[in-house]
Amino acid sequence: MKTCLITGATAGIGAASARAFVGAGWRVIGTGRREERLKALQDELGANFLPLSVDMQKVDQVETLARLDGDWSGLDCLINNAGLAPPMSDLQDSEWGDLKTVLDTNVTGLVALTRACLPKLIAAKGLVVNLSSVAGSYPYRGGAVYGATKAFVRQFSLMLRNDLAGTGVRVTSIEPGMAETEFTLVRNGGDQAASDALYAGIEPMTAEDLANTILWVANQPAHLNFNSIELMPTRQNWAGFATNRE
Ligand code: 8X3
Repeated sequence: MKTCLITGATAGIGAASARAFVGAGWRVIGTGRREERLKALQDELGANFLPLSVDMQKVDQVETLARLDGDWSGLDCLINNAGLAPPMSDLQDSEWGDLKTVLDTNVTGLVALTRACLPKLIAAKGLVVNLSSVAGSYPYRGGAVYGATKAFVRQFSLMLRNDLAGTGVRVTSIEPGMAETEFTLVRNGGDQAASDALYAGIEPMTAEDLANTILWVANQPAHLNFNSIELMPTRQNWAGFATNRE
């Protein structure tokens, strides 16, 4: 039985991926900060789900994830899903604490965990799936730090592939557009009405859409590497260039 480590498994794409992978016969180690949510997922998924309470902003906690031994020592797939966005705000109006949380989680935690897991992933000729975003490729106002972290995740994924050349480890950057998850609620400070309005009439992607995509990547034969997959709801497009007149 193959083992997958999913960060940020308490909600959204992470929780949906845990369900999809356990449903497909994998064992899943799911991490998050909210213990009661992890416990509920364990009650739902049973013995093939191992919940571990970890704060991705704490590198020492993150590195312990790679040191699991005994029954859960093997690792075939790492899904770096944990990530968040600060409130939509121009940088000059942003709070440093909000930005630091995002940098520590989306960049530092992700790199620390990936580095620590590589010996096991190399031994297994495994797979790394990193959750980037269309915001890493297409700029929009109010998301400078968020978009930059996701550009980092994309380029980190591509360049990690080079470091891993010859090991058999595959790396994929997943770059979603609008998906209706708690992501927007976190970004806007918990305003459910604003989140509902953002997605109204758009038919956004769901967490399950992304989980199915990630599972599909994991099910591809070992000689195929999907470098990046960019996906949007059919009703989302790119914005045009902006101007500002005197
Ligand atoms: C966020 C996707 O489209 O809201 O990762 O920028 S989008």
